[in-house]
Amino acid sequence: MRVIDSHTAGEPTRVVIEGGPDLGSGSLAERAAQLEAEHIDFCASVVLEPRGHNAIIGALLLPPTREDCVAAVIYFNNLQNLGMCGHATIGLAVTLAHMGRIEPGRHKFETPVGVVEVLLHDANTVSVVNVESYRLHKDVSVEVEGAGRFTGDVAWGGNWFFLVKESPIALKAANILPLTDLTMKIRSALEAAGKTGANGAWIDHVELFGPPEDAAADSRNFVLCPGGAYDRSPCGTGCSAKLACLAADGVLAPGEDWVQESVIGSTYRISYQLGEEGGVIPTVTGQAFVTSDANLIFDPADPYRLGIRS
Ligand code: PYC
Repeated sequence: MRVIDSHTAGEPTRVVIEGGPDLGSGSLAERAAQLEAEHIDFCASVVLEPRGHNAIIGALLLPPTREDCVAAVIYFNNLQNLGMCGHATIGLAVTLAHMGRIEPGRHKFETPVGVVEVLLHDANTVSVVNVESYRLHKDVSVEVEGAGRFTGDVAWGGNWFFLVKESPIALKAANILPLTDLTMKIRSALEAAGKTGANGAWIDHVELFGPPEDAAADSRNFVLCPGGAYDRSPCGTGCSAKLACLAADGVLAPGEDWVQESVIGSTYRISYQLGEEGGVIPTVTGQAFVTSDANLIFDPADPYRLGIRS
């Protein structure tokens, strides 16, 4: 199985170029559901140890079904498919450029949650125009055992997020363990309290905000991802959810820039235009770098060929 690895603002992406499972010819959303229901061993074996680690987001590259798109993609982690993934879309654009499949300019990708547009500025810099994002609920409160009461907004940015404005723990790389522990507890408390996204969807990402370290940035974040890893980047879909909240609160005007810093200090420049359905159309600009071009080997005699599950 051929894969190309990259990182976007520190967050890894593994694009499966060939050798993925046959998912038939349904819609991309149907094929994504089939990937999760029938091929989770494939997902885990691609992203987990011993070939990877649980922060890697996989991107299964497929031929587009629409003439205006250059590629179709299904994003996944070790547990599930992801509707959209901002950092991996930037990584995918840089990977396709590395392969000579796209040139600087505008391109469209099909994802299970809709078409997203990318602008490849140069070999490493990409702007992603994400799907329409919106805030579903403002100021949702939840009691977290041993940690107190947390209030945040529930918003969609291609994935579901619970966004807490002020982290009680400093957003520093040295605090990643306590930040992970706290956000996992918040996520469990939301679940236990029956707080969900639209149509009962699991809120699988939790985002904490605090002041930036770099004076050129507007905010710093920590983002818990569904598989339990934290996002090394400022999280493209998390930034989209943040933009929806900033717009709804009247804090940021359409077209105005916001610089979001991650817990490791990497940044995305983000802005929005008004959407057609009352939400915002986010643009997320960041940089990715290709780190390897490799073949994965699945030896039937290898007891860990399907990944080490915890
Ligand atoms: O950049 O949207 C993102 C993302 C989601 C999970 C990890 N990164």
